[in-house]
Amino acid sequence: MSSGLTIKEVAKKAANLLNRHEFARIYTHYDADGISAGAVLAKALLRARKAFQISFLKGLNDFEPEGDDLIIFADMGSGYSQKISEIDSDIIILDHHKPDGEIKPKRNLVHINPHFFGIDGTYELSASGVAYLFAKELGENRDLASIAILGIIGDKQKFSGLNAEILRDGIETKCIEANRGVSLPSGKLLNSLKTSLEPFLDFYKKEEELMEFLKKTKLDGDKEVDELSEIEVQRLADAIALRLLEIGAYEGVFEQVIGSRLIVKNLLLKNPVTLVDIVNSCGRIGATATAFSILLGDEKALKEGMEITDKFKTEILEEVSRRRSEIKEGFCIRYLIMEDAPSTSSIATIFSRYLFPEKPLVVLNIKKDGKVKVSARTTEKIAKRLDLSEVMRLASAKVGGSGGGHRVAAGANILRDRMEEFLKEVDRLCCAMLA
Ligand SMILES: [Mn+2]
Repeated sequence: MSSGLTIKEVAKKAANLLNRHEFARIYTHYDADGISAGAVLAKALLRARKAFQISFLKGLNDFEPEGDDLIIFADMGSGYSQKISEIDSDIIILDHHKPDGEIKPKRNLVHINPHFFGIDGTYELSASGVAYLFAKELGENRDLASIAILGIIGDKQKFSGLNAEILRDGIETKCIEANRGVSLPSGKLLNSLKTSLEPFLDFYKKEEELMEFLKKTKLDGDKEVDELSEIEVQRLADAIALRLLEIGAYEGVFEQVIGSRLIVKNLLLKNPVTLVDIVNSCGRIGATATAFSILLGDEKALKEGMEITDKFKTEILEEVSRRRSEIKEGFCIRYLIMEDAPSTSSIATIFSRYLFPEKPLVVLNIKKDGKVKVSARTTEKIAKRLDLSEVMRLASAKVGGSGGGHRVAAGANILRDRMEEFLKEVDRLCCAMLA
């Protein structure tokens, strides 16, 4: 597929393909990475004077093409080779999910995915980053680095490899600042510590522990996180590191949380962690247009987005505190079965990174229509020996469903009456890979 070209050369080819069209139909994923990718594309296409229409999808299972001449898929597409092969349009795919086979395009296809270039698509390039590389070939769009990093943060990637280059672009163009500090959402310290999902500090409904924490660190809970002095930030960082140790968080969380604090200068809010929170919360509840508008600079949408976020985070925290005792042990996995929960993926992420990191975690959410949405999560450490995208793909295929994703974070859609069989197969596959 890569035909010896570099990822930048292929991005150039994608830009050339776009330039042969006046209109692009964009489909992207409804999570923070997908929405950020969509915002990068929207800005770049506007500047290139191309018309576009954008839709946010959960996946391509029910996708029906609408006869557009050019379709751009972002944060999806690579895992649907058959479906894509059937589309009679020019196609640009900007994805980082594991490709599931060869696409045999009917017309022109430019497929950009880090996997084709020996680049780590799990940690070193997300869809927003691929969209950014494409945007850079369309024109002077380096200021979009600040939006691109939201996808990197949202997908819990690292600032190494190409991600580090994107960050550098942002710093050079002065739209991003990297300071020493700790990564926490904005707001009053007390509230931020209590309600943060990333990092999750397990203070929700634990007022006494939280008070004790503030007392020990000699910090005023009413102070704004963004206004702490350098010395206070240092004390806070040390205390948060200790807290993470105490609750048994996965060790890889530390480097993501402690040490640096990014600031974005050309978006509605300065704290990218808060922006990711808002975009993610809006996406999860289906308010994708709100999330997208916020990234394009709509103040009114921001107000709405903040309200959605408060409500969403509280729901997730409630769910986490209620469900932690319901987690079941398999041989090589842990799993949780929920019914009609607000967001499988956010809950799975918290459990697998902060509270139960020693085994892969599978969360099943039974929807009212009898379909089951599965989120599987594990740590980078375990994912060195096990590939959850393969586990989800194989186990779901066995029960007539579909699945895939990344080594550390994957998902599947199956039917309720085959759930037991599916879980058994997931456990078996995980044991086999870990053996
Ligand atoms: Mn992504």
